[in-house]
Amino acid sequence: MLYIFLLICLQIFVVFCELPHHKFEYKYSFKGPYLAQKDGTVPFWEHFGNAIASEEMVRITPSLRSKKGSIWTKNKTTFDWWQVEVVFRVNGRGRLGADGFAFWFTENKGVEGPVFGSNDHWIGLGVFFDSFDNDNRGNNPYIMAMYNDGTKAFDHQSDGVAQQLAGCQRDFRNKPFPVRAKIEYYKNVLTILFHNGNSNNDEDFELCVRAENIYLPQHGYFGLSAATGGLADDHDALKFLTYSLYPPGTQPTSQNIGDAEKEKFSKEYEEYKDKLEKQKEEFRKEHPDEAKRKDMEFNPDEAYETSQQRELQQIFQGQSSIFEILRGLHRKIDEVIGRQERALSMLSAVQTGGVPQGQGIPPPQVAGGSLGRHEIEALLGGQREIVQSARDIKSFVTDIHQRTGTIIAKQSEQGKPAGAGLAFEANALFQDVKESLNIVKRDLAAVAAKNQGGPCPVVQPVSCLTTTYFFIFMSIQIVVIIGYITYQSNKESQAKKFY
Ligand code: MAN
Ligand code: CA
Ligand code: CA
Repeated sequence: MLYIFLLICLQIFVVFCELPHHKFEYKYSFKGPYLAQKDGTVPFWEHFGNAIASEEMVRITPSLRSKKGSIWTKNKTTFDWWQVEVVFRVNGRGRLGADGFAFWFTENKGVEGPVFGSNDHWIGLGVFFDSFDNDNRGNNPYIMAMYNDGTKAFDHQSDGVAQQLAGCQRDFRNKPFPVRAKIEYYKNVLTILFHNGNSNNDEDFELCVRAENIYLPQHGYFGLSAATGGLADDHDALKFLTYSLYPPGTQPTSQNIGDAEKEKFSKEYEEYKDKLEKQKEEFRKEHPDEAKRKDMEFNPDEAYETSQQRELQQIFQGQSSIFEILRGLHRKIDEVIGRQERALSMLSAVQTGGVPQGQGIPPPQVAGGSLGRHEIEALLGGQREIVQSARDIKSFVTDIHQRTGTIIAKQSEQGKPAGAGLAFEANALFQDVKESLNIVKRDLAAVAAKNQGGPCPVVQPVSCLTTTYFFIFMSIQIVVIIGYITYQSNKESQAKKFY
């Protein structure tokens, strides 16, 4: 029992020890975003025919009839063993599509031809994702691997059924997620794993081909090609990820690559950066408007006002309208005082027996006959107190007016909230408003009490400012101030939290 257990452990150990080292080969890979450059080229690759590269993918053929396209690495590989993961989509509107998609690893770069868009008589490996059932056996879509030493012509009419190393029937058209193929060539064993795109799960690969004693060119070009015929599909390659494989212990150490290549890469990087900056500068000069628009796209914060600026703007507008209302109020109080003074002088005239001439105001109507001296004096005293209260209100409003002006000036100078100082000032103002309102209330109550109990002369009615109007205005002012104080304290507590 123990013996069997040890044997299994030993086997697991051997398998894990045998796992190759993977090194990503960026010069034999592509993937989005920014897959293609502005001029439509893919770094380290070249594409032909109807292939079009965009930021996200290479469309090897569009879903139009009789199209052929391909994309090939610019350079031959420099490593012996490799693994490639191709992520792609084959989509078409019909129940059937055509013709298919091919992965290549060949001695020479391919050219346009009859085998899924590439040339026949290739030397090396072709893996075909054949969508269309040309031999009518009802076995497509089909995935197959075919080796060619340059002597064989692919039999399109029979879907190459007799020429394959191995294959499997799998549907890869119109899948919810991109389909994937992992093609590995390691120690002369070819393995093809397939992911059917029904999920986005990395673990869902299944074995399609395993063929031993395969002898591919030691170094070659990677390529993808596709073709449409009487029927058509979009053939889109989203990723092509290449890893070189090294048996344990033979992988290049990072130090070996490091010093030599590091300097080269950083030099290349600096050169690219300089070139990019120069091109940007030239673009700005040639298209200033376009450059501005692009800058705005990249830095939207600079293009629009910040929320703090917006709030300040709103406060400033609020303060300005308060200022305007106060100005109006000021004017009306002046009018009231003027009228009261005229009324007083008329009353004095009545008292002394004459009516001032040329005033245009009719003499007061006195109800219930002539007034006694003491009554007139009480009335006059009441009127004087009203005038005094109105003066107090006026000076108080002037005070508010001045303080509001100071707040606005401070905000527009600093362009930011005045902070704790301003909050304190607003609070003091609020207290002042309260006190003054109490005084005014008291004064008005006293006047009302005095005026009670005796007949009042009917003075020409004054319609401009009423006590209600005044209180409404004051309430608005208080609400605004309370709102502002709350806003300030919120701001301060947020700032504290931040630090
Ligand atoms: C036509 C021909 C074939 C092709 C099919 C599907 O029948 O062009 O070669 O395979 O359409 O596109
Ligand atoms: Ca076919
Ligand atoms: Ca077939």
